[in-house]
Formats: sequence, structure tokens, C-alpha cells
Amino acid sequence: MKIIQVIPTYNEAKNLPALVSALFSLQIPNHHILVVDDNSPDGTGQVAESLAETYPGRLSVLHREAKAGLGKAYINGLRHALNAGADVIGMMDADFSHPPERLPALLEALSEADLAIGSRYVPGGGVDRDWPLWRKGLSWFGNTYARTILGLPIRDTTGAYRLWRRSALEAIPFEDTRSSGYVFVIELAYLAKLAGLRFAEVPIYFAERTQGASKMTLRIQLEAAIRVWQLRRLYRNKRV
Ligand SMILES: Nc1nc2c(ncn2[C@@H]2O[C@H](COP(=O)(O)OP(=O)(O)OP(=O)(O)O)[C@@H](O)[C@H]2O)c(=O)[nH]1
Ligand SMILES: [Mg+2]
Repeated sequence: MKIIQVIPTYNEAKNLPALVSALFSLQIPNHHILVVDDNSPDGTGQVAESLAETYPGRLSVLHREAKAGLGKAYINGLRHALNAGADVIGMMDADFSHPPERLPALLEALSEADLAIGSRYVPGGGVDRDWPLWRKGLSWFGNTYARTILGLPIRDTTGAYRLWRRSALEAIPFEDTRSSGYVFVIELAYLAKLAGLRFAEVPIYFAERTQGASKMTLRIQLEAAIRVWQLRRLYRNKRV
């Protein structure tokens, strides 16, 4: 079973080598990584190339011209992983908010699901305990907002730590989306629901990044707030 884990990066030069090493030290058979870099000014693309030399045949890099958002990077990366013959396709942030040591639990959950999600909002999961109350509140609100409006059967709708069976990803038109920020991740979950896919949620502790800077902006949050309503209109009564 070939696993390809897609990791989008923008200015993650300090995180990427440690993350790749943590992932490969799990010794999961036939486990590959695909880094999708948007020409990061901090040289993440070159760092990824040198990792490709360190792990020949196990790590490859997609270089995109310029920063175009998480969604576009994932569309590119997920398609690439399918074309490369992956049986399981992973999604993951590069900033260590998605604990690599939970990957085996996600894989196990996939044996009885089409899509396994690393979840902050199921028992055993959580967000950084040092986050101020407003930040915890915002994260919780964003989740509840998307879950309620779209009727999603999951507790963590915005988290991008996911594993897909190949058949599940092939069953949804993920390339048709116009979402560019993290709302792309919500849209994928909505498409999965419409396609009748089976979800599993695995608890994760989501720690704040310690290296590099967040790419979250007000614009990305506004896109999510508006787009959730558009998605509901767009796909209503449609079965994908
Ligand atoms: N290729 C690519 N990667 C991106 C882009 N924007 C964000 N990323 C990556 O997507 C992942 C998540 O981005 P973060 O900046 O951590 O944003 P976040 O996790 O949504 O927000 P925080 O809660 O602040 O961590 C990281 O690996 C980023 O490097 C982009 O435009 N292009
Ligand atoms: Mg992050």
C-alpha cells in the first residue's frame, strides 16, 4: 500500500527537515512525502530539494511559481499523488501543529473509513493550552459555524490533518473548487459528505507552531465565512 503525504509549504524552512525526519522515523512501509512549495522566499524549496537527495525515491517536491493559497497547492499536490499511484493520500501542515506521531492512529482509522481526520474536538483532542481564550473561542466558533451551516457529520471541520483512501478522493470533484484558503479543507469535507463517504475522527493535540510565522489573514477568514454559505447554495440538492 503506497502512502503519499502531501505537505504544502510557504516559508517553512525551519520546520520541514525536522518534520520529514519525524515522519520517516515512524518507519511506515511504502511511505512517501510530496512537498508543494509556492516559491517560498526563505528557501523552503531548496531545503526540500536537499531532503529529496537525502531520501531518494521517498520525497519529491512540486515547485509552484508564487504563493496562491493552501487550496491551490493542495489541488496540485493531491492530483500529483493520485497520478503517482498512491493508495492512501495524506494532508498535513508543515508547522508541527499536526503531530506526526498520530499518523499510525490515522492509518488505523482508515481501515474502517474512507477519510480519517485528525480532530481537536473529539474526546482526547485539544488545542494549544497556552492559546488565549479569544483564540480558542475563534477556533471553536469557526468550526461550529461550518459544521452547522453545512451539516457536516464531524467535530473538526477546519483541520487539514487527513488521510484519504484513493477511491474516496477519486469520488469527489476536488479540482473544481474556487476556494483558496483553509475553506478548501471545509469544502473537501462537504464534498465527502455529499458523496456519502465514511468519516473517522482521531483525537489530536494541536500545538501552536514554534518556528516560522502563521499565514492566516483576515482575508482568508472572511473568504471562509462567506464561502461556506456559497458552498451550501452551490451544492444544495446535488449528489456528487
Ligand atoms: N504552498 C503553500 N502552502 C501554504 C500556503 N499558505 C499556507 N501554506 C502552508 O499551509 C500550512 C498551514 O499554514 P499555517 O500558516 O500554519 O496556517 P494555519 O495552520 O491555517 O493557521 P495557524 O492556526 O496560524 O497555524 C503550512 O504548512 C503552510 O506553510 C500557500 O499559499 N501555499
Ligand atoms: Mg498552522
